[in-house]
Amino acid sequence: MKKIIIAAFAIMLLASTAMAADNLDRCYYSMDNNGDSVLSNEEFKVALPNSDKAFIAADVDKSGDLNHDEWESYKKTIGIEENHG
Ligand SMILES: [Ca+2]
Ligand SMILES: [Ca+2]
Repeated sequence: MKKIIIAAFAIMLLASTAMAADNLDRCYYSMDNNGDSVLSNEEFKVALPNSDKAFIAADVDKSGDLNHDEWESYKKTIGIEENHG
């Protein structure tokens, strides 16, 4: 049983590296795991592991985390409409 789980995990890892592009159409609050209304780099990586560049680009004040405005305006600049689904 353990082997099956490990195999499934390996496949998931392979699949996630194959899909290099994350879906950036994410609601800010769905990524804010601890609910403090600040999106830390760690929280961002959990939600969008392949989007380091997006995080850096969105963090316009270089504070090392994203506030709601930063994320929403970044999505606007790359042409993503707000989706709170
Ligand atoms: Ca947070
Ligand atoms: Ca910031």
